[in-house]
Amino acid sequence: VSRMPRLLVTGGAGFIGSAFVRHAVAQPDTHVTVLDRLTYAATRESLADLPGDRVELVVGDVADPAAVDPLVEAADAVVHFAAESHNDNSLADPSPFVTTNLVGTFTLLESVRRHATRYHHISTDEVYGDLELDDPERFTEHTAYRPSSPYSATKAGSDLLVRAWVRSFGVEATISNCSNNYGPWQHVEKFIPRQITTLLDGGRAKVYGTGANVRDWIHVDDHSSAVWEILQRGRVGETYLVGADGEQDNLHVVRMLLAILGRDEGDLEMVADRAGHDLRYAIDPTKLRDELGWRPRFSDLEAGLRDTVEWYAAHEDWWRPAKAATEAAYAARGQ
Ligand code: NAD
Ligand code: TDX
Repeated sequence: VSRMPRLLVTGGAGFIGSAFVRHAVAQPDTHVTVLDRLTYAATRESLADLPGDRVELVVGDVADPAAVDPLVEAADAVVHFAAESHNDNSLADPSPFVTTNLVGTFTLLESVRRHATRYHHISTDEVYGDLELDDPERFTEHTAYRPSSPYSATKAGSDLLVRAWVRSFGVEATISNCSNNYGPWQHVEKFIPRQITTLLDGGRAKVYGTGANVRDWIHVDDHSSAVWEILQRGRVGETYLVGADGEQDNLHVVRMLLAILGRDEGDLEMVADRAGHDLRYAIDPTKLRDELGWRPRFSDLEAGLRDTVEWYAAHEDWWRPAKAATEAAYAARGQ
């Protein structure tokens, strides 16, 4: 039985937040209130099948104390997923990243401080900057912060606010920094859904730069199970890194998708690189495994990609409305 029956999940209508809501509602006696502003990235459909007496959606902004405070007061714990999440958007216009990621986190922290509410903060491995391709070290809880993009700088700043609120005000918080997620309901602007939907439309995959950049892929349901364990059994004040030993370079991922979709291995084009493009991310998840006994369930990236391709093929009604505008924005930047 959950130790925290009433959860407030911010950003619970987004890609990862909605996966976590499904995971939480599958546990006995858990009630979830989602606070989500329903930006372009939200997907109401991802919550549609969940029982109405267990999940409630409140439309509002995490940077608005009047929206946040009564919901925090009514909750046993807060899990904060809401964010502007896409690096390329943060290069085009950093402004909403500062408001949502920094002011939003500040607003929640002030509220959990007021009500002495348990808080879990969702963050990313991008706060650590990037690694060389041949660096034998991976990111750990002790790696220094060195963010590269406006997105990762605002995530880094929000993590540091959490740490300060723990130390200065005794807020009962934990932080998790996860690697790149893939799976159902991910917006078509992101790498894997963009390639899958472009290939389904008969187009060629679009690879930034040389395709040598490495990301450490984890299935979104494994991220959810890790967050659940940290919420239940994590030590307050601690940071946990979440990863599933899934390092692959982008070109390799594109080639796997081409093979799964029965396309020629040359059906790709190199497009303009991302400014400041991080070379490699890699997570050492030892602390999470040893301390909390967490293990990923999806260790085979190719099998996970196969399922994800099938899911996008079956959910064209959901992604189609966002596809043309997303591609138009990329095309305008030569990507
Ligand atoms: P997403 O963009 O798919 O979803 C974000 C959700 O937050 C959307 O539903 C959106 O409507 C909501 N939101 C945005 N601004 C808001 C505001 N001001 N008030 C209330 N709601 C707002 O993002 P995602 O990929 O699901 O990422 C979720 C979290 O996980 C983020 O904090 C992100 O930094 C972190 N993260 C993501 C990844 C990844 O690979 N996608 C990896 C590690 C960490
Ligand atoms: O069309 C593309 N072609 C391409 O080569 C796109 C959209 C991306 N890329 C590259 C850039 C990256 O090297 O693929 C890699 C993954 O790109 P994104 O999906 O944009 O993810 P990334 O920038 O790595 O950030 C993601 O993981 C960490 C999430 O979007 C963040 O929210 C999370 O913090």
